[in-house]
Amino acid sequence: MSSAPDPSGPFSGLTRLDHVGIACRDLDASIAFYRTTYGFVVEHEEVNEEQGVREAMLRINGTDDGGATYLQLLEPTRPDSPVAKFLDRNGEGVHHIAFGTGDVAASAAGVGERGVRVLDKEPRHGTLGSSIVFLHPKDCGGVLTELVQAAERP
Ligand code: MC0
Repeated sequence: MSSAPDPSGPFSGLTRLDHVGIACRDLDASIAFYRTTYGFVVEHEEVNEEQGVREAMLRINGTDDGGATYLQLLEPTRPDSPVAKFLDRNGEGVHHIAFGTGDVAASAAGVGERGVRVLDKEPRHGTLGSSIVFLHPKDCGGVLTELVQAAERP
């Protein structure tokens, strides 16, 4: 049996919008904006040194597949990081979108077979204990795209 994806059916295993990543210069000011304007509150904050970001996750709603939908606010921790470069070039705004999946490696392979460059050979550590890969924005209509497998629930 061929392992080629069926072009007429779902092959990527993507099930939801996991988060929208927003680049900001001042994480605390950005958190305050989303709290006072919309009432969204921070569920989780962490520093990811590999990615060069300090980040906050603001939960919008839960889903039934083990994940949820978030806004992810991203402040760079160093000037050579992807988010710092993005801010220099574009200013604050939407940096990437992220789709949820139950199997990030399989989803990345499926999307990669369609000719999209997968930027991470192996899934990396993402926020809230997730596993993540990025897809090249130039192959995704100008949108930096992330695939996310949520951490196992305890
Ligand atoms: C860069 N480009 C983008 C973009 N960043 N286009 C749309 N959205 C973005 N966010 C475009 C540039 O405008 C440029 O276009 C071209 O891509 C090359 O950009 P560059 O910055 O000069 O070049 P590279 O190759 O050094 O970097 C781009 C690349 C990189 C996307 C490969 O930023 C990357 O690997 N990003 C993935 C990791 C990441 O972003 N981490 C931060 C979030 P022109 O037309 O001028 O050629 S970490 C995160 O989100 C975590 C922790 C989590 O979710 O849990």
